[in-house]
Amino acid sequence: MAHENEKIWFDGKLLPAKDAQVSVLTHALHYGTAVFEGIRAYQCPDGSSAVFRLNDHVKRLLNSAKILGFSIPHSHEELCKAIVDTLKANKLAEGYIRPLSFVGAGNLGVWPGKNPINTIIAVWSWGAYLGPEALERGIRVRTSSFTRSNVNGMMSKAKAAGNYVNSVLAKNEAVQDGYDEAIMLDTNGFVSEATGENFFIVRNGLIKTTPLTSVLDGITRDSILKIAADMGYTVVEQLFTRDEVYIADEAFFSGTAAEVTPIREVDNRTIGEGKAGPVAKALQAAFFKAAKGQDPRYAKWLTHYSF
Ligand code: PPE
Repeated sequence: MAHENEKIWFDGKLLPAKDAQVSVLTHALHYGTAVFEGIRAYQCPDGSSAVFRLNDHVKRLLNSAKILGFSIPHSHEELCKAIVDTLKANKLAEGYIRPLSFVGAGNLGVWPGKNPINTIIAVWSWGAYLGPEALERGIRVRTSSFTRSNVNGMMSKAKAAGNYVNSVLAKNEAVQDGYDEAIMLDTNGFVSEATGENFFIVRNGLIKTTPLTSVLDGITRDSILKIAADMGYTVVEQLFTRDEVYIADEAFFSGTAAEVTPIREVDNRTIGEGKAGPVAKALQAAFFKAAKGQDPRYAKWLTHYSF
């Protein structure tokens, strides 16, 4: 989390975190009318830092607002610059970036009316999302009893705050039952995604991930699809069922926070050899190389900065 003495970008100004305040009557607090991004910056071996796929994240933020029916009063270029400025102001060489645009105070009641749209950008250090051992050893997950939201109910292409009530229900249930994360099924019973990650399986040499229908169009997912294809793997976007997961050779999650996290167990069934599988490990290593500026093929994904 951002600490009190850190700087938060708030509607165009860098403020001390303690001064970045909003009203308790903020519309988004009552109705979940906010859109956000999760972005990572990595320290590169050459001493510089790089934001991973900044343009794609900012584009998705603007699109999330479009889906919700509001418009963020800042341009793509302004938001990209603001993110880099916030990293520099906090002297953060590596960490997590959270832009959030939300319907502010004004009218209460469901209709957002002409309430202002506020935007903040916070940054902080964030290590491995699912614990320090997760990236190495793999994690234990369960299928959630909560269904991923209907595609005509919540808009899964919007990274909208309100969508995450569904994720919080599933995550709490998984953690209370002693698992690290939950896999959610769509309304037809096919595998969808996790509470904050896209999902992949590897079976008989084929890498499969769920199509975009009910899931967030993950930027790490897209990176993995490209990296895997460049490594010569066959990758398909195809619906699959939970029993296919049980008999997969490997399974893993992708996400900005989770990076590439191998899965060693699903619903108390061992996946493959019960440890991080070779394909997941190879993709994880290639992903980190790309994100840390060690693979020139993916240099276009990086926005370098230093302070
Ligand atoms: N699905 C969901 C539901 C999701 O929230 C994320 C990101 C993804 C897939 C992966 O998308 P991408 O980051 O573009 O590869 N989840 C973010 C929030 C995590 C949180 O706890 O907050 C993230 O990884 O930053």
